[in-house]
Order: sequence, then C-alpha cells, then structure tokens
Amino acid sequence: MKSRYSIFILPLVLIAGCNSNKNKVNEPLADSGRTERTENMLGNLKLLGDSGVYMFGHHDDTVYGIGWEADYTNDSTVSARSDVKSVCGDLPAVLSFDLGHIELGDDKNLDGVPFDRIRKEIINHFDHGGMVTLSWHLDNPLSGGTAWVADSLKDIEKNTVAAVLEGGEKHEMFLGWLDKIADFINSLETPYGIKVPVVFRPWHEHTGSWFWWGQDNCTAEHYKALWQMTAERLKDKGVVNAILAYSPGTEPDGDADKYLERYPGDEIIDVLGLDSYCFAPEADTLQIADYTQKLDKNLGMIEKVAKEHGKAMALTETGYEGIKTENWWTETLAPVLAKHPVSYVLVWRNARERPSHYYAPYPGHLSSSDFVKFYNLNETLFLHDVNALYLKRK
Ligand code: BMA
Repeated sequence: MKSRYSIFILPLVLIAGCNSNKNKVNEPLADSGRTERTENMLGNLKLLGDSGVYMFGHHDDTVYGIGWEADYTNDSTVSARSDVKSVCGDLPAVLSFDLGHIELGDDKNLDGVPFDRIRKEIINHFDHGGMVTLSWHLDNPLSGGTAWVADSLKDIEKNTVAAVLEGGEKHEMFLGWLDKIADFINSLETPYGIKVPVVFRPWHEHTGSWFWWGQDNCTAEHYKALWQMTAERLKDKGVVNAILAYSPGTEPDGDADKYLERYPGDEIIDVLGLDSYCFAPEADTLQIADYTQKLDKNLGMIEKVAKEHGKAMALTETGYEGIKTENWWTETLAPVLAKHPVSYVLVWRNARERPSHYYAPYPGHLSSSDFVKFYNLNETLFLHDVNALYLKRK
C-alpha cells in the first residue's frame, strides 16, 4: 500500500460512510432510484477525477491469466491469483467482467468463465473496497450470430436493433435477455444483505461498426432507443445498484458533436467513457505516438463534455496488445492520463487461450518493472489504496 491518502481520502470517506440503517440499505433514493451506496460510488468517481488520481482496472484479472486459470469449483481461489498482483503485489482497484452469453441462459460467459464465479468475484472485490464494471458482448438476437458483425450476415445485422425495439419481431425475446441482466445485477448481494454497486457498460464502441449496434448497423434514433429500453427495463426489474457508462470508440477524434451524436441523454448515462487501444504490432514509435495523440485529443474533449454535463469520466477500455515496449506504462499511458480527470483506467484481458492477446504484464514480462513504477506513481490507485474508503460496507 502506498501512503498518499491525504490527497483524497477525506472527502471520499465523508461521502461513503453515512448509511447506518441496515434495513434501508437497499432502498432506492427517491431522486435517483438507486441505493445510497450506488450514488456514493458515482460521487467517488467524480471526486477521484477531480483529485488527480485514478483507479487501475483489469478485465478478468482474478479468473485467469498467462499460463493459469482459477479452479472455479473451489471458492478459496476467489481473487487468490492475478497477473497484476503477481507483478506489483496488489490487485487492481477495478475488476471487469463480461456478461456475454448470460442472455442465452448459459452457465459460462463467452470466455468460459462461470457466471456463479463472476458473482463471487464481484461480491468479494466489493467487500475489499474495490469497484466492478460489467460489459456485455451479447449474441445477435436476430441472426443468432455473435456480437461481432459477420460479412455473410450483414443485411440481417443491420436490422437487429430495429428488431429488438418495441414493435420489432424480437422485442419480447429481447426483453427476456435484458431481464437476465437485471436478475444477475439484482443477485449481487453480500452475505450481510447489501446490494453491490456496479458500473454497467453495454452498447460500447458504437462509433465503430464491428458490433450489431454499431454506427453503420443502426440509426442514431434506434441506438438511443436501445439505451432507453435497457435503462427502463433494468429499473422496472428493480435494479437499484447499477450506474451506466457510455463508451464510444476513438472515431469522434476529439469532436464533441460526434461523441454526443448518439448519446442517450444525461438522465440515462452516469459515466462518460472512451475505448481506445494502442495498435503497434511491431512496437513502431510512430504508431505508439499516434495512440497517445488521439487519446489525449479524445480525453480532452470528454473532459469538457463531462464538465458541461456534470458527469464522471473514465478510460473504460485501453491497452497495448502484447505490451511490446518496456516503458509503456510510465512513458506512454501515465503521462496522458495525468493531463485529464479520469476516474479509472481499465486494460483488457490476459487471455489464457490466445497467447498474444494480453494487456497487463505478468511475472517476467518485458514491461514488469515499469509496471511496478506505474503502481508506485502517486496518481495510480490499486486495491489497497482504495479499500479503506468504504467505512460501512457491512
Ligand atoms: C474481446 C476479445 C474477445 C473476448 C471479448 C469479450 O475484445 O478479448 O476474445 O471474447 O473481448 O471478453
């Protein structure tokens, strides 16, 4: 643990530690329809950004990594291993999991992780003061294909969003899919009865066209209606513990109008995000510089929009596949983040089944020592740094 609480802990504790009535703990507040803890989490995200510190996150961090996979049948392995922890001695402050295939009623998500295990990881992480975000790479309800658009199915893919909206042929079926999401989020409750707040981040990277809800595959109106329906259904199903994040890709390129073109509205969205990856297969310095420049431009734009709309902001997905330069963490990523009030940064998964598909270091990796330097920076927060922030979790 690093000793730098003085910069931000006081306001966070004041916000977080004020719910003492156990029976009321899961009741929604009248104005937001969400629990006080959920509102506190959102308040904390805003404060973090404004305090010049950000949480570090990693997708699927505690369930598998390079050369290992947790034993899902054994609960003593919950959060016991992590590539990030093996490198720097601490878990990420933010864990991320994907709910893809929950809509099909499967036991495991699209990457082979059981939903029961994901639930346990989420509750355990919350119990240690961490935060969790959930993405959803759901299948295509019309074509039966995956979230990713297949060339052969292009015409069908383009009709998918319209088909799930009211009046569409898959509407009823799709409401059932949303109900499975609601059931899962509703089931996130600690043994002592507290609903665990999460960030839910569906319909991401819609400014590109690789998902069936992407730019060329539906109209702006339909995209917004998809969000509206999602938010309403979760509310109708009693979800009181989710905040919603909007995560366009890099396409807006610093243009606020493009970023907001399909924005579903301030009543629905809580966190303004960005998914932006570093593509430099040969560690090409120009490509890396291009990433930095675009990231800076987009975050600068989001910073203004977030201020105007009173929202928290986050780098909801990023990373350099295979991290091919030694000092990527402190020389590429950290300097850009230091310029903008991001509340958290999330790198994608260390796929145990795709050897080159990893975004966090593991022991012996080229960027490991630099990651420890990144861990030691004043502005980065890992689990030990945040776990004292919630005074009244139980
Ligand atoms: C993508 C890739 C896929 C994975 C999906 C959901 O970016 O990592 O292999 O299935 O995310 O986790």
